[in-house]
Amino acid sequence: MEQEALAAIEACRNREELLALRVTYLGKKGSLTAVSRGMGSLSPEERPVMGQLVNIVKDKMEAAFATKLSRLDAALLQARLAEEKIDITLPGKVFPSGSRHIITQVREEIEDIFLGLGYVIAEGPQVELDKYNFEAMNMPSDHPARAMQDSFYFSDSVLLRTHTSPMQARTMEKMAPQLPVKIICPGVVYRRDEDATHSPMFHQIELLLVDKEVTMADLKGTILSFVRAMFGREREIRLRPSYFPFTEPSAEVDISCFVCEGKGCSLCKNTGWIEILGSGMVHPQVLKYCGYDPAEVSGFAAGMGLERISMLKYGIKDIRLLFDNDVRFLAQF
Ligand code: 2U9
Repeated sequence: MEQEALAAIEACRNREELLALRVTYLGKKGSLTAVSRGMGSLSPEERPVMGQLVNIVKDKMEAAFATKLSRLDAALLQARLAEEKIDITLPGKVFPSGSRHIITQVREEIEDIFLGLGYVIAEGPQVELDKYNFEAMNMPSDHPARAMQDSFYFSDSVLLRTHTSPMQARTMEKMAPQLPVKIICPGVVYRRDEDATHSPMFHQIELLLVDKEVTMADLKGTILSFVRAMFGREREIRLRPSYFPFTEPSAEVDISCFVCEGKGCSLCKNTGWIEILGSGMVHPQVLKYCGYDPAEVSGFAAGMGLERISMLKYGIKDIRLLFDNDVRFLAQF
């Protein structure tokens, strides 16, 4: 039986034949198993002799099956390798991956610039108290500037913030009388305003520096550094007198047009200048309200709309594209 089995194993041409053959000899009803079962009819002297013999034959068969199986598998692999051709120059499968929203990208770019200048990021609630949103910002209840921001109220004293300034007020109140206060406040703000370039919800970043002997020169130098980092080393800035209730004096900041380099084009409406942010020296009333002595300290502040900066930088004509979240638009950035 041993010789017959070893010859049959050797003659197998594939895995299936080999596995079937294994059942024929070593399966429950296999020939060798039958010999093993039949040992009951042997005499007590013959039984151990036969038992040993069966085990030896079984070990040999198992070894032969294992060797043959690995040889068949190796041959199969060789055959497949010889036949199979993989074209490694074919394009791979493309897995679409998302990206950060353009407003997020622009926010982080601005944050990085100011972090580099030593500012700290301060974030706070979107649902604000009238006290921080208006009172602290030198806009008492009868102030006409409130109407311009005409806001979303929850009650007489609670509203969706109309700027991120209440966060500066909160930070100053907490820190007073420590110096310097050197923060940027990014975040969502809400106003009653809506057209191609205004949205009732938009994003701002405001900056605030309060210290001893801070002057308008610091304001100008800081903004020039920022503008050159953001819009190019060749940019110049121009300050125009303006008015905000929370700064005195106040100035709008224009940058030299980065499309026409000041010669005049449609972006700058032939003026050579583009308005990008508002700024000013923190109003003494605001310093006082937030716990600092205006006779001892001074500060500057500035604010910009992230949508406006993004639209300028990437030539986006309609603010609503930034909120539609159409992938065909978003994927361009
Ligand atoms: C404190 C004191 C003063 C923040 C300032 C502006 C000027 C400004 C606008 C830019 C475009 C708002 O997003 S926008 O519509 N902002 O012009 N913001 S100064 O002044 C502060 C802030 C906090 C304690």
